[in-house]
Amino acid sequence: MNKITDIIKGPKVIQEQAQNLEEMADSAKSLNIKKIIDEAVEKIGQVNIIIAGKTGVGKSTLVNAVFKGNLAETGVGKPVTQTMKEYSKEGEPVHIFDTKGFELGNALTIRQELKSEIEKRKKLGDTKKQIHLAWFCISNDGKRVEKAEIEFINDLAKDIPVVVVLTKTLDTSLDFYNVVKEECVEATNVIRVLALPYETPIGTIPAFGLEELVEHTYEIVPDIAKAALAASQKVNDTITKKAVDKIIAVAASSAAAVGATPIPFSDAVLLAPVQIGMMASITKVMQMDADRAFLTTLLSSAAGVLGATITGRAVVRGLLKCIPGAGSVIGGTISAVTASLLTTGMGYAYYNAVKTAQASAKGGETNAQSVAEEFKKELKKIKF
Ligand SMILES: Nc1nc2c(ncn2[C@@H]2O[C@H](COP(=O)(O)OP(=O)(O)OP(=O)(O)O)[C@@H](O)[C@H]2O)c(=O)[nH]1
Ligand SMILES: [Mg+2]
Repeated sequence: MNKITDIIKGPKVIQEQAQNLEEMADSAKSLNIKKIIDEAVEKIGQVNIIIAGKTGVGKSTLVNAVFKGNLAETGVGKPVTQTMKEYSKEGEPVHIFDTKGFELGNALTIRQELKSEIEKRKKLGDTKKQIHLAWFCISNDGKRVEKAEIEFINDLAKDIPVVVVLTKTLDTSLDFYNVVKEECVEATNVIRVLALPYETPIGTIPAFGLEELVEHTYEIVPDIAKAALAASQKVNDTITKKAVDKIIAVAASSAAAVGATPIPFSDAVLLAPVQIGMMASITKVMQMDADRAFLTTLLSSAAGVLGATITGRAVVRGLLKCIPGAGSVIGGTISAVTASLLTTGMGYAYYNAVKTAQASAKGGETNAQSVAEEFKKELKKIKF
């Protein structure tokens, strides 16, 4: 990388290439951004989670504490079976399947209904529609688990991964946890949580365990649903980062593939959709509306820096043309590496920009202008 940068910095060819900068930025702007954004958002997919457990154990509280958009309260549930309702919200890639009536001694009915629903969805072949996993909630305050619950958990785990969530954990004792862990052999894990802080006469017990729950869920959920989980949860920055890493890696290899096909000059424009799509996906995973206005603001304000990166790439090609014997093979290879590095650099510059802008918004609305300012700063830090 250093060597390439050194070569680019030297000759006058930069100035010649820089004249093309505006022209290139203009063609990048005229791309169908709306279509690119829609495709990027579509690729995030959907994650479908069953929440089961007795009344009052804290299922709705847990869902609202983990996911954006107060799903459990505001969403009007759509009946799926007699005992299960589906909660979702426009623009949120998570669907919650809340089961009811567990304590009426009808665990078996629920189980049968779930089994046929899971199978029906598997047959559809559409991975987006499948139930990806279940959270089974047991109160760690009541410290009681029934045989029917244990059987339900171990049996459901034959069809989908089941995580046992011990809700309302107010003490540090591990006795009950150990009992549940020993009994629920088929569960992928047993995780202790307190979804909301708990007030006691002598002070407040802070909420905990949600990060661990989401981390574990991210590990066991199928690959196809990972980005959707990262995009819809609000408690774990590490999995957001993991999902962003993946988006950037995929974009970088797509960019490399475009870069590897030598199309004279105008191929700079071919790179742009990959990068815009990458930014739209990152925007979505980082929980902002990836709409056209937002990305257009970003792209036009960063156009100068963006143009410079594109020019950098053109410079490499132009330079190689001047070297006798450096034919299209070497030219293509170096372009692929450059394209990949540029995309990776842009991806992380954008991720850092959004993080900084979100931090300074302190939970309020993050506006495009402040992200754009940070993005420009981040891009300038990179030595392409
Ligand atoms: N402080 C605190 N209260 C909680 C927590 N989890 C649940 N609660 C309280 O327990 C009560 C029941 O919680 P819900 O989330 O409604 O329980 P649920 O499992 O959805 O109940 P159903 O919908 O009736 O099946 C509510 O008053 C919650 O505020 C928690 O982590 N901390
Ligand atoms: Mg509820």
